[in-house]
Amino acid sequence: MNLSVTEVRLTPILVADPPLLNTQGVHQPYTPRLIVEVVTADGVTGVGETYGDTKYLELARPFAQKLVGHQVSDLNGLFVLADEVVVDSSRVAGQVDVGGLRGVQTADKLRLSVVSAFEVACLDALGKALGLPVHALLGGKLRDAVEYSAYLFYKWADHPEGVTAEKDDWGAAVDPAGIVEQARTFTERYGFTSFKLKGGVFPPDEEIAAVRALAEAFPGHPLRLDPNGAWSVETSLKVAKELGDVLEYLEDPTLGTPAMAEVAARTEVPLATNMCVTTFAEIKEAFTRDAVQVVLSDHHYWGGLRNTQQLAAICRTFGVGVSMHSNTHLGISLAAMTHVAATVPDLHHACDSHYPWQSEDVLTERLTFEGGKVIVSDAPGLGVELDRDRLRFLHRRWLDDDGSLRERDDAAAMRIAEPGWVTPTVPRW
Ligand code: GKR
Ligand code: MG
Repeated sequence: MNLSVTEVRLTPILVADPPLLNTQGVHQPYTPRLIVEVVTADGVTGVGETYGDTKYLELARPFAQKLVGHQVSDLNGLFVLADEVVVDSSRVAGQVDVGGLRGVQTADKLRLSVVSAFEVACLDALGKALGLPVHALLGGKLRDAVEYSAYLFYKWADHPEGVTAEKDDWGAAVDPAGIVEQARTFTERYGFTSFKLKGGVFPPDEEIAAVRALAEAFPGHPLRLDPNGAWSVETSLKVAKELGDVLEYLEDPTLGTPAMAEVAARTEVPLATNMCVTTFAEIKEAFTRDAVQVVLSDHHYWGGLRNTQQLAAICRTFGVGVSMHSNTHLGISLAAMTHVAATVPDLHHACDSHYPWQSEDVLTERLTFEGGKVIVSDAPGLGVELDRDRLRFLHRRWLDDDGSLRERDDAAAMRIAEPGWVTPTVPRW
């Protein structure tokens, strides 16, 4: 068996995204992703997926060159190779991360987000070569299915007039009734029983009303609210007080570990984060200050599936819960998330996934949710297959773009509808 990488293919694509609202603005009609393929000397191909903005492509290209000759089984070596990739200082100095939701951009964060796709692709290739599913390479599954939550968004019916976009069939959701209707559609289509509302869009009282309406419509179901740090400490405490009886957790109500610690000290409602604990270096302060009770891992920015397992082990040590965060992603990443989630002990919260919002994919067969769960595949590798025609089509869209959609920018997309819009840099409420 020859596990040496002989070829790496990088395919940037643009995938349709509905007009989902968040505190930064609104999703663009098309969002960039990067599809990574590694091919071994035996002709086995492994696939991975990550962010597709230019700053990631700039690192993925030299990384791909270094990977030729590397063994797909040498996963630790990927991080050694990544350290050799030079990050342009203009990409990190004073820059905030994708959507501004992971704090200040650093060279390590950028590199890890790139490595994650290559790690997944190597695991996929290794699994195929050995006839083993990825979860087996990660130590074996502890569950046969992984539960996901319905990821509810405030949403316009359509992208702004004049903007080229794919039509979706979700309709608008800009008030409590719209959010409840969206939640019902999620349950009918996918069987989800746990709900997360993306907040930070409307004044907190309106979002409190939406969560109350969900609690009435779905009594006893786990509910979360995530304003991406849009609130002050006092507003966070007010929301926690008003929704304390129905929330499973409050996600990133406010920005930064010190402010999160202050909220956590004054409420019984657990706090979750995918914003103040996004790197191993940030764990110590957050955990020793009891700032968060649940960390939402994202294998893209934590540097892959094995780092996710390491994060889970640290969380377990400190009695902190772990679950999964999601940004816009396709089926390769959903498969990867499902494999790693299957191996994590003490996974007590349904994972997040944007996947139902993505009407397009690069797979021959979409992954499905049954009863809100994705079955853990036992097929070799990730258990997914690339649809080359779809990949070509979505890549063509990327090639044809004049550059305006190649960087995800929710604030710029919002300015088309609201010309004066600027993303708030301090808590809005
Ligand atoms: O896609 O609008 C979005 C989300 O707000 C995403 O950017 C966040 O990273 O879903 C994420 C979260 O939980 O914070
Ligand atoms: Mg979040």
